[in-house]
Amino acid sequence: MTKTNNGQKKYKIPDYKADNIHNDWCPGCGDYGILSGIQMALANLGLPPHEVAVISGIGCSGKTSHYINAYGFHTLHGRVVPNATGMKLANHDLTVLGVGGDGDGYGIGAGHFVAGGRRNLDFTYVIFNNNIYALTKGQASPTIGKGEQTKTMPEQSIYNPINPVALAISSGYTFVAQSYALDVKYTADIIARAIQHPGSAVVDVLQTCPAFNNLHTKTWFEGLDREEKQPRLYKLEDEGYDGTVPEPENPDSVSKTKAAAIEKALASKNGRIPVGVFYEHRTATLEDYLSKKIPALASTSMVKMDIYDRDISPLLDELR
Ligand SMILES: Cc1ncc(C[n+]2csc(CCOP(=O)(O)OP(=O)(O)O)c2C)c(N)n1
Ligand code: SF4
Repeated sequence: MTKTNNGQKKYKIPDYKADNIHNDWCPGCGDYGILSGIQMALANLGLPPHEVAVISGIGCSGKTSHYINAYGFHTLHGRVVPNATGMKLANHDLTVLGVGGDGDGYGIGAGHFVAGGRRNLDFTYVIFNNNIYALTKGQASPTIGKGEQTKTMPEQSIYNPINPVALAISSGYTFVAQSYALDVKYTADIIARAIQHPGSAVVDVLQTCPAFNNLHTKTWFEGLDREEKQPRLYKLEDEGYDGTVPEPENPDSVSKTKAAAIEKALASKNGRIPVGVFYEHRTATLEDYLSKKIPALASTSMVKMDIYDRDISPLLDELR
C-alpha cells in the first residue's frame, strides 16, 4: 500500500477544488487556510483525487468535504472517526482524511477520538481548533481555557481545557502534530507528513474565527498584544526538538518519547504555544494485524473481494 503517487501524474492545487460549490465561510475565517493546506498537501504528494476520501463532521469545519474534489462524506456530529475507520477498512487503497471541529472531535466525538487512537489504523485526522462551537454561534468548546470568555459566552469558562496534543498521544495516535491555520505552507507540510505516516495521525490546527472568537485572533497569535510583540507560536524544530521514537520496537523508548512529547504539550513557556510534530512512532498498523488474520487483505482491499464466494457450510454445520 502506498500513500504517494510516485510522481506518475502531476496534480495541482486546482485539481482538488470542487467545481461550482458556493463557499459560505465568513471572510477572513481560518478555515480557508486549513482547506488550502489540505489541498496543497494532496497536490504536493501527487495523490489522485479519486483515491482520496474526506470525511467531515458537523460544524463550519464540517463543510470542508464539500469543497474538496475527492470522495466526500459529511457525517453526523462527532462521528468522523467511526466513518473514517469503516471507509479505510473497506478500501485500504484510499487515502482517508477525517476533518472536523474541536467540538466535534474532542467534545461529542471524544469517545470515538480515543478509540481511534488505540487502533493505529492508517488515516489522518485534521482538527479545526477555534476553541468554540462556531456553527451554533460561539459557545465554549472543550479547548477554551479556564477563565476565558469570548464575546459570545455569557460568563468565563469554569472548566479546565482539553489539551489536544496530550489527549491524542495518550490515546495512542502514532503521529501527533499541531499547526496554525494562517501559516498555510507550514500546515500543508505537516498534513503531508501526517498523510505519509503509516498509522493514525492527528493534526490539531489552531484556527481563528473572526465572527465569534475575539480572544484568539490573528493579532493575538502574532503576539501584538504582548509587551515584547513576539509571536505566541514557536516551532518545535527551531528549538531542536525531535519527537520521533528512536527505537520503535522498544517499549521504554516509546514511553520516554511519549512522556517528553506530553511534557512539551503541557509546558507553559511564558504563554507561548508550540507548533510542529510532537510525536512520531512507526509501528505495525491495524491493517498489518488484520492482514495476518486474513492474508488476502495484504494484496486486495475488502471492497474488491467477492463476499458471496464464501463457503459457510462448516459454520452452519457447527450450529446444527
Ligand atoms: C447530535 C448533535 N448535537 C448537536 C448539534 C448542534 N451542532 C451543530 S454544529 C455544533 C458545534 C460545532 O462546533 P465544532 O465542532 O467546534 O465546529 P466549528 O463549527 O467550530 O467548525 C453543534 C453543537 C448537532 N448538529 N448534532
Ligand atoms: S463562524 Fe467562525 S468558523 Fe464559522 S465560518 Fe465564520 S469565521 Fe469561520
